[in-house]
Amino acid sequence: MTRVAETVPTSSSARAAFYQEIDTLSMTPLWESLHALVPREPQSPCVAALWRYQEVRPFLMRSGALITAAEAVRRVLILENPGLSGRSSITQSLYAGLQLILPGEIAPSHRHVQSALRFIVDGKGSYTTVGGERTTMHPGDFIITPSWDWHDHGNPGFEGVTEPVVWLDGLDIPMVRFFDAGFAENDEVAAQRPSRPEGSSFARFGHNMVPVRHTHTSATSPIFSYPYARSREALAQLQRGEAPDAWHGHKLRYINPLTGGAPMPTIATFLQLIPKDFAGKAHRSTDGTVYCVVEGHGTALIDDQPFAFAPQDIFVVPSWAKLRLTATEDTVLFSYSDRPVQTAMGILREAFLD
Ligand code: GTQ
Repeated sequence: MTRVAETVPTSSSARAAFYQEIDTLSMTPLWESLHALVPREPQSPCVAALWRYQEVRPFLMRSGALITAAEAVRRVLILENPGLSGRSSITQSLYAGLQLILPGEIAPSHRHVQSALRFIVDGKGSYTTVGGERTTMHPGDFIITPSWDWHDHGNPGFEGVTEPVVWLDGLDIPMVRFFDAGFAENDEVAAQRPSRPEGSSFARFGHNMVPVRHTHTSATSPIFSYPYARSREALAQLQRGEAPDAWHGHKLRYINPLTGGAPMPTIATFLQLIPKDFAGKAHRSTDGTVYCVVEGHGTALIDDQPFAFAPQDIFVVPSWAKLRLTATEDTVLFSYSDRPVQTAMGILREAFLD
């Protein structure tokens, strides 16, 4: 006869003593941590949070008086998830920071295997040079620094205007750290000398056309600047012509034009328009997502906790948290997540709720 349930009459102190003994051999019992290691559903230590730009900006400007961009190399205040203290992470897999560059400054050229995106939040007059091509940064532009490409940033001013420029840095730093695969080096020069005219990547790859003899090898989009003016116009036209999706409003994803996939191997990016008075339905997905408000006011209800947002604010939605977006005026949100990695692993899950 087989018995269905068996227990051995062991005292918890006998087990504790056993755990101590096997600890000397660097072993530990799975049964004490099985539920945490293989949870029934995501149990993220990452929490929902919002950074109000109006609150953050004075501190950014104070950092400008404390250290130069040259000395800091990158003068950035990291947006650290309150649930991931000390990890320099906004989600378990992603990094976010606000970078300040003052008129006349240069953030010196370097390169690293971490992929970076810049989303311009405040100010005009800066540029970034990526792999020998310079691009002027305008608020709302989405700019990519591919893995291992040289990049430097500067702020010489634009059409006579000189002002501080702030952008959101999104990097896959925690992923690279997880794999222990990080390399970096400094350039010999502070600022690269451009080897191609500004706009040449966009001319070659930004118009649903590709140079006839181009053979691509990179995992990253050959377009490294996606100007806001064009993406915003696309959303405006969608808004004029069709009803919004009940969950997302009008939402587009940025693509690598050579593959149709995400523009970066590790990070997907999106731009969405939430029309005035839209009350979105709730949805959840396993890719924790960072949002940056470009235009408009509204509320992100994250697991029933309301976060009122204004332009330039940044908020984070943890993996599998329910998100409901509402807007009191036409609102544009940029967002990024680790979706391409989860898609490659075949583990991305989404749920659209009523
Ligand atoms: O601009 O290269 O926020 O290397 C963090 C690491 C920005 C950058 C960050 C970086 C950069």
